[in-house]
Amino acid sequence: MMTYHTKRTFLFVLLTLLLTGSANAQTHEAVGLKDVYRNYFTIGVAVNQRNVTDPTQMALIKKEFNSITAENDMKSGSLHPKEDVWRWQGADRIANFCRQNGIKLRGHCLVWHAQFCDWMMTDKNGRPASKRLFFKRLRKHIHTVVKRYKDVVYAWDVVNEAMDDGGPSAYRQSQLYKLYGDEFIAKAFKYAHEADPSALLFYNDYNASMPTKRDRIYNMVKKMQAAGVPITGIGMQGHCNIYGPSAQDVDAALTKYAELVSHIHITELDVRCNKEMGGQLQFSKGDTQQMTDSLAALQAAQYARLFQVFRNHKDVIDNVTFWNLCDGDSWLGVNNHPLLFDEHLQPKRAYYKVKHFNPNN
Ligand code: 9MR
Repeated sequence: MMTYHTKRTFLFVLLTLLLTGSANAQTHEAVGLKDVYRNYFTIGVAVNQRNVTDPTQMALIKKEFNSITAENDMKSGSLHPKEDVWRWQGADRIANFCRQNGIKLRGHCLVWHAQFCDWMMTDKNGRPASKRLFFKRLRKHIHTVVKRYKDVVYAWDVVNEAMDDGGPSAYRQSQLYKLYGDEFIAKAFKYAHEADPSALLFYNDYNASMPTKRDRIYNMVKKMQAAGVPITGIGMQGHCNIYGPSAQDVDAALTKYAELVSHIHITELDVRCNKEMGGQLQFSKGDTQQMTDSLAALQAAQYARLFQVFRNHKDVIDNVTFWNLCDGDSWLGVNNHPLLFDEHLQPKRAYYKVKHFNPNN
């Protein structure tokens, strides 16, 4: 039988164990992806307006991520739909969320053929704007945006997706290219550098580890740099799937790009559960595809393979950003299940695979 004294000691020990246990559990809970990757690279997420206004989502972002990209709100067409109209509200909200929480902001994106300020390419008579007029407008746009967020944006995706995947021309045959040739790329970097000489300036593209496109990106950046264009980083978007790209292709691309730049960001990572990949705006939304056990295993394995390659290249990779917070936010639709958190913001098998890696591997 326990004496009064033994009973009290027993209760005291039990209580201490319980309290320590829950404190440990809390400490464990407080560790996010950004913490386990602190010796490798920052971990980012692309956000929409809901993500930075809903308290649960804001808390999840603060726990897991230390870099943010605006999914759509800083694109030129959203910010500057007409020559004399600017819409800052969404971008400002995201920038303020970063400022208030000490989170780094990647600027996305100054020049892209989609969601672009198409008005810049047309003069007052409805004819294609001359180079002189177009570059004057582009300079003003880039200077205004870059200077406004200079205190919080540390890296800009200056030009997005200017190269063609596999067609006969290395350059994407966009209106921008047809009217202004590759000078639009050179000028965009020049203007961004004028506006913020300390920002890292990225060329950003998808399917960047496919050998044909990789070489096109490499050749273009090399040529630009030789002409004095201030490209300081390459963004590999990383819209992947559960089967590809292979670790070998990603590794080879990172090695090749590292010859040219000392900053590589994985800017738009997701791993969809079908065979499509890339950033094209037409894709299958998966309809009612369920997340089965075998898909979850394939996805976790692909994320693990990719992160292993990224960790091996930590000398040159300084950020890995997921394109959206949870499956419910994904531009690919919830039924492609491409992210680490499901539509209820719960971590998936892939989350634990990415998080609990073996640092000696
Ligand atoms: O995720 C973005 C989606 O909400 C937009 O509708 C789409 C078109 O503007 O752009 C998506 O983001 C793209 C990114 O800005 C550039 N690379 C490809 C991304 C997916 O299309």
